Amino acid sequence: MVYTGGMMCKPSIGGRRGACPSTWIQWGGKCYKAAMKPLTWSEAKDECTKMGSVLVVPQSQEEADFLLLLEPIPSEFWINCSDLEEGTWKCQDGTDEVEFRNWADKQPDYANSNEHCAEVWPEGKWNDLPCHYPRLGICVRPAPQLYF
Ligand SMILES: [Ca+2]
Repeated sequence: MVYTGGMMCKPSIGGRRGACPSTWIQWGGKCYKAAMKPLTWSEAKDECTKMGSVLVVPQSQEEADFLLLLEPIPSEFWINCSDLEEGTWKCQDGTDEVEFRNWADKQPDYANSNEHCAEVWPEGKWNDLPCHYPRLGICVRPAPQLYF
């Protein structure tokens, strides 16, 4: 293992910088970046939008496993799923609906009738929780097709 300057070298997570902007990690055809501080669900969405990206929705267990290895390591993180509109759970990758669901046992449980946003737990399972809780968000954007 060769260190080329500390934080730039992250072979352990199986990602690569490749065509992604610096500080973004590539996995599959997408670039990912974890927010540096906990935010509410709406703030996390806005933060991703500001960076030209969207709040992530894992679309497989494998993708969730990868996300849980990003730094800063998110013990839990927001995903772009809520039932704030229409009272039914909607998950969106940008504007595309995502059908994949990975709820933990007995979730979503609408605890105290106040849980309308979704997070991923350390094992990759989903939980609903109040939207104003502080959590890290992970942003995602398509990987550029060209190196430049
Ligand atoms: Ca819950």
